[in-house]
Amino acid sequence: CTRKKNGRLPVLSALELGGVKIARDDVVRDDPTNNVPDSIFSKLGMQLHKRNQHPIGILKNAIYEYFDANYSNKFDKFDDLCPLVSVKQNFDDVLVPADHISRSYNDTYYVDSQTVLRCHTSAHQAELLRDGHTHFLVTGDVYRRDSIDSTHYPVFHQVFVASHYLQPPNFFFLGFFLRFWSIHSYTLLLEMQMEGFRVFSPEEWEASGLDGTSYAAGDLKKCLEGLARHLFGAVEMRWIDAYFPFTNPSFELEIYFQEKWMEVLGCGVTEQEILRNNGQLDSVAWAFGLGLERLAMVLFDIPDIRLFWSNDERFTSQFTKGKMGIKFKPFSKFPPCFKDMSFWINESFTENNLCEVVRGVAGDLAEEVQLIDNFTNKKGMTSHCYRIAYRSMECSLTDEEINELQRKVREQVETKLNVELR
Ligand code: FA5
Ligand code: MG
Repeated sequence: CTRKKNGRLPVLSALELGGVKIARDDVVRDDPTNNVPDSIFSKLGMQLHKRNQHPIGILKNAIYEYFDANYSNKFDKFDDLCPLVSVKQNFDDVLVPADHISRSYNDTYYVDSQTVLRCHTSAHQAELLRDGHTHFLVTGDVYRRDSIDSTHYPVFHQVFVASHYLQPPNFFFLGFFLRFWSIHSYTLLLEMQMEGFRVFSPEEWEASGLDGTSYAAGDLKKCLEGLARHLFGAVEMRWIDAYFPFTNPSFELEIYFQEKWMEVLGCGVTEQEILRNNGQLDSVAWAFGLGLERLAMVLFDIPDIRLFWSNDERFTSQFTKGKMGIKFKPFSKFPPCFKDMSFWINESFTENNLCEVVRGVAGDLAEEVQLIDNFTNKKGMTSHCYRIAYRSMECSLTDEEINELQRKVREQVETKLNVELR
């Protein structure tokens, strides 16, 4: 990526990747392999996670603090890796199957057929392993074509964390050293730590009688429950069994918020194939990927994910560097306005495409897009009715403004999605 002197990615008018320059205008319009709209393009380089006064940056720093305070071995920290990655990094390297839905143009922003805006910070796992890192945090902006509501946004921030240990046989070997050659082995252990191996109580592992995978899964949960306590004190949460191509077993953590269970992170024990492919033999590892916005919403009482992008001083001035206890005071809640639209869908219709059209017209004024009716007639034609909620977080919208937005949405839904309005 092209970078400005201060190390930040500028708001780009052009991107450069591997020597190829992509100008903003080409990006959106002419390249059929490119589906990055202007609204997303303009978010590149904003790096909310590097702003110490912003809830996303404050939370990232609190997570760093937890790892610094609780682990004697150092976690390497990366928060400046380029969000433009290859299809290989984003998918192949973490074993995402060739036909997995997340690879589709419907779910992911492609800059060209081989380059995407990363859809998770796991995209950097393999290269960091190959570079010899065994404990690390990767924080960054990630991009997804997704639905529109208070907990989904097409750009958000993830922290990916991975921790690797030696398999038990090596541990036993180290334990042997420790017992009989204590001085020498102590130095050996310190050196191992410097190299990044987490040398923690092999006896504990041995005594548990667990295999590497079960041990790592237990350690992972301990780490995450500790992190939750560090951030929240007390909060209602639960573990859900999950599936990810890159971990087994896999879990998701949910937190109770605004009268619903909200998923905040995915995690699991890293597939051995990833470790083997990237030079980590005889080790076992866990990893997790956490959504910073969702956790920040709970921690700071922020009711809507769009607020993180607000430049309104009434939002930005409420947060202070290093302060986690702050509760956001809504400066006022303007009334939402609901508009319904019905149309006959075709085979290529998807909800993500509809949301992209709505975002393109209304931007952050679109609060929610919800399917409220769905039926198929005798001829086999299927009709969908969507309710769009428009609401500004900063002012009251007039009827004329909303009608104009809805008129444009209807027009573009018809022309871009090729559906028949009813
Ligand atoms: C992943 O992205 C996995 N890479 C996480 C992982 C890493 C699993 C390592 C195992 C090992 P998922 O798609 O569930 O998983 O996203 C992780 C988190 O990102 C979610 O729990 C949620 O907090 C957040 N998230 C996902 N989509 C959005 C969105 N549109 N807006 C805001 N946050 C989102
Ligand atoms: Mg998930």
